[in-house]
Amino acid sequence: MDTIVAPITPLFRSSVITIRISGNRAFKIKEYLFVKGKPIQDIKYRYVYYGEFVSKNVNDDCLFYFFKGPNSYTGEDVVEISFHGNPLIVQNALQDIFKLNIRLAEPGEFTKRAFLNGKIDLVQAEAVYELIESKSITGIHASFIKLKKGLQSQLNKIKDNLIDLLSVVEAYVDFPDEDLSDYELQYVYEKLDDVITNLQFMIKSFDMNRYNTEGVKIAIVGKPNVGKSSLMNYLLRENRVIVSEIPGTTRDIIEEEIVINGYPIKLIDTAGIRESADKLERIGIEYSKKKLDEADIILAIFDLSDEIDEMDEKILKLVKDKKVILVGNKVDMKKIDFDCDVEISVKTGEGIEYLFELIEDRIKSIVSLEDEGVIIINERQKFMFEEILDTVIEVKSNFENRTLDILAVDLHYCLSKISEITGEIYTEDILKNIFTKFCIGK
Ligand SMILES: Nc1nc2c(ncn2[C@@H]2O[C@H](COP(=O)(O)OP(=O)(O)OP(=O)(O)O)[C@@H](O)[C@H]2O)c(=O)[nH]1
Ligand SMILES: [Mg+2]
Repeated sequence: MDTIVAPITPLFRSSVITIRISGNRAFKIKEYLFVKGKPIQDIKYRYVYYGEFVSKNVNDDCLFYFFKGPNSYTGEDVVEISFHGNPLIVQNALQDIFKLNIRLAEPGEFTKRAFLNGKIDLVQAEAVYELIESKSITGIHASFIKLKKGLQSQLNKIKDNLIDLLSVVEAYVDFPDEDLSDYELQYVYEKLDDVITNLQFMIKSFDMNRYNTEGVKIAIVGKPNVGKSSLMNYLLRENRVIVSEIPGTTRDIIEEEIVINGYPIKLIDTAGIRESADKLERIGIEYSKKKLDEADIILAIFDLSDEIDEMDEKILKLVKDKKVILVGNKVDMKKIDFDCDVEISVKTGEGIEYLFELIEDRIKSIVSLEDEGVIIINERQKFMFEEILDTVIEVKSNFENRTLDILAVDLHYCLSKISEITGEIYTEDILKNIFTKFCIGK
């Protein structure tokens, strides 16, 4: 395999920029490294040295350390060198390093090698990416657990059950005239149910993944002019959205990200919902209804300075079975009593603190893990788990009337999918999909 090099810190002016070299030619870099003016010879692995990097184009102080494979991130010989943080120094150093027959690493190539050299499995490699991309502390925590433990214990539970099932089925394949005894059938069904429960549990954890990467979606809905955009601006602490006394001001969907209590939130302002509207506004209203369906939490706004009319009633019906907070706005001009969760005035700020508390509570109830030890799966993994689940459900429903050799094939298929999840079986395409998302140097 080629020896590769890349900066592992961002390449812009900063206090230091570090590069990593990995592969069997990595130690060739000794040619450019000096300690106390002398070429370095015997180097202790995993010791930090202060010295100089001297090549054709560069002369700089640096810190460096060597790892002897397989005891390194990639499993190969690795050297890391920290230069003064000027990108020009590092770009020139790289040019000289290329002359040692060392090439620039592709995105994710270090982690890919760690996978190929058996340092981590595919689930852990993906966890490295998720850890860096995570937008919340819960997400970081969850990715870190996955990086440390992988999915092995969960997958082994499923795998063991599938293997048990397969052994029962295969024992009968050679005796097609014999039927499974009641006892064996019972055993098979129990195992299948176990597998189904485990799979469903894993698949459910995927939603958490969305909260951690995309954020919890909060949509602000209501009639025109009730103060949706005003509230949006208030929560964003800036005048992001146009506010006016003219009903129908907002016609497009406006989405902004904020962080509440460490959780990433996608805040969505929508067009006021009403019936008599021109074509453009009607399109906006359709969007609003769609956003209402996609939202994890809905803030339904009502105007306390006005009548509750038919349209309000309709909106109440639309949000009835959803995670909704009913907000009465304009309490500073309150004319009516309306049974809502919180009364606020965006104008005076009254009640907004309590609204924040309610929002925080709802977020917590959505994102908190039922079980702290749950490992959250990503989209690729979810897709595979779903395929396994579908197959297992089919196996169960067909158990009595399907021939045993077909069931054996199905069970083998499930086992092979599990191996794909961890990367025991992989194709170049799978690896490409995973690692091209990484940044250079990871
Ligand atoms: N008195 C008072 N006026 C408010 C309050 N909140 C908003 N308003 C006013 O109500 C009007 C409508 O506010 P918007 O935020 O544009 O309402 P909207 O719900 O986004 O309206 P559309 O975009 O048309 O659907 C503006 O004139 C605001 O200044 C409040 O708490 N008290
Ligand atoms: Mg608006």
